Amino acid sequence: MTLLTPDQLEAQLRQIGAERYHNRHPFHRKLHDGKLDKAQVQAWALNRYYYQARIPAKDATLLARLPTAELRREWRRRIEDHDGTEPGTGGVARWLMLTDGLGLDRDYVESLEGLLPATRFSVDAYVNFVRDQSILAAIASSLTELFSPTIISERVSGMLRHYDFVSEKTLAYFTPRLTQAPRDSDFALAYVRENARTPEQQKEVLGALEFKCSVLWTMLDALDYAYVKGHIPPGAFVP
Ligand code: PQQ
Repeated sequence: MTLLTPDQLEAQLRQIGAERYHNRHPFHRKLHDGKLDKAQVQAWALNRYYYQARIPAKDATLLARLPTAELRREWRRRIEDHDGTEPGTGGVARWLMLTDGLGLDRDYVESLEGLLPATRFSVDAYVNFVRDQSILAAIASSLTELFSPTIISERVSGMLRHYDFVSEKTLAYFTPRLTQAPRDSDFALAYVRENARTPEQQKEVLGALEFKCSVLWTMLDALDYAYVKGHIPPGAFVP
């Protein structure tokens, strides 16, 4: 592998997103096009809760490894975005407003009892990746957020149009993400462009983004298999 310029590296990262980001997954297409019933949407929100709930732990793991106050200050804001600054605020609390709005019992959602095994494995793999890999790879693994504003806009407009059981209030989780995600991914992209200086480091960065796309993809494969194809594993949420 030859050394890429920062622009070439960014182009390859964007190419990975264009090919592998979870907006292309059939389950998301069905979710956004109104092809799922309420129970299937509940299963999506319940499983995705685990992703949301572990994101601040993922970011705290990385925060602890960052070498400078400047980097830690930047990363600390992500934890506040998700955990809030007081009870009832932040992204995780807003996700619970979505599961409430879909009629799921809050204690049941927070207990994690109904998760699909693959949801747990995928999300845990992401947290472990950020713990175990280089700081460069860990930061690069957040770069899926480059692509999330587009899918979030599609999701919110599609779901509001097609489902009478969701409202702007229940989908309020997504509104702040439209400004938080670009801010976060701009920082991560600038870091990666600046710090991936050898072919090996560039390969690591590209591999980290592919890995993260696989995390997101696997969660949707599992939802599709269980709740569209009908093979619900023992112990998982039964609508
Ligand atoms: N990704 C992260 C991360 O890797 O640190 C944090 C988030 C995402 C979020 O807080 C999100 O809400 C989010 N949402 C979507 C989505 O709705 O499709 C995707 C992603 C992503 O691409 O990882 C995140």
